[in-house]
Amino acid sequence: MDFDRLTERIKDINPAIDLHCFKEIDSTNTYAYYLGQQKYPEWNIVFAEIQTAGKGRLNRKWYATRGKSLLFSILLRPQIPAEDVQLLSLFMGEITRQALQNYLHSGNLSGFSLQTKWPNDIYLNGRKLAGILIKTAISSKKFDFVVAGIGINVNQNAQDFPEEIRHSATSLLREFGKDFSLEEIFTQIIRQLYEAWPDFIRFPQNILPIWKKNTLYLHQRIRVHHFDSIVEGTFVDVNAHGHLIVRNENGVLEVLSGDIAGESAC
Ligand code: BT5
Repeated sequence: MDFDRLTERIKDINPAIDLHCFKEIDSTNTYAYYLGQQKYPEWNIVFAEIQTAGKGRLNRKWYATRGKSLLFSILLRPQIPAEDVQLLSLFMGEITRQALQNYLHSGNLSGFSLQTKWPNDIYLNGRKLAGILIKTAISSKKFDFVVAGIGINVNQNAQDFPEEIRHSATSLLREFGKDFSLEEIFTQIIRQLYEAWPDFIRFPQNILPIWKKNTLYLHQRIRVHHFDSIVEGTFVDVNAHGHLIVRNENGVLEVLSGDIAGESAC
């Protein structure tokens, strides 16, 4: 990866965006969090070719392959209530989904299904293509800063994935049978996130109707892995904070975080 060229392309979007590039790092999220603590302004972005300790939620791992995965974290300082953190997750997922879709359409690719999955995944043709990890620093119910880490499988083939995720994960290469440019995809995503950001900060709830158009399992029976228990029911909606609303025989439940799966997949 030519880091100078990548930086130039990102500066073309807006000179205020600062890019920190690494050939190898433990986790881009950890470094971006450190930048947040050091009072760096928002839109400092950490980009890495590979991570030695890539993280998912709840201490899970994020697997990647050098030169074949996109791995980056964005430092943000949103002036929205901290209770709307889930809206930020939905915003990141939906705008990244749109950017990927635009990129694929511009390459004349069609006939695929690219969807978000509450709260923070992107699925391509039914398998996980990308994951988003949001880490916050909050004081007095406001965000001091937020780190949004995004991992996308681009050019991995089946053998590049560890056995445990070989069937549940996919990459652009696996679905379309060709290589894609990490640089182009990254630039497109940052451009769309940067351009959509001011509106999101002004009216965070406006992301909800847009997000609902392309999300998996809405109005379907699901199981939610919610901490140590499993809740079953129909995914009827998300509320104004982006929390999941599930209806079942016992009533209506509000789920703040967790993992969802279609009933047959559990
Ligand atoms: C996520 O967590 O999906 C968030 C992943 C965020 C990764 C980015 S990369 C840049 C930044 N720096 C970091 O250290 N992290 C962020 P979660 O929903 O908990 O999903 C994790 C689970 O997804 C794992 O337990 C595996 O089952 C599966 N998984 C791991 N790597 C995968 C991959 N490359 N593709 C698809 N699934 C994967």
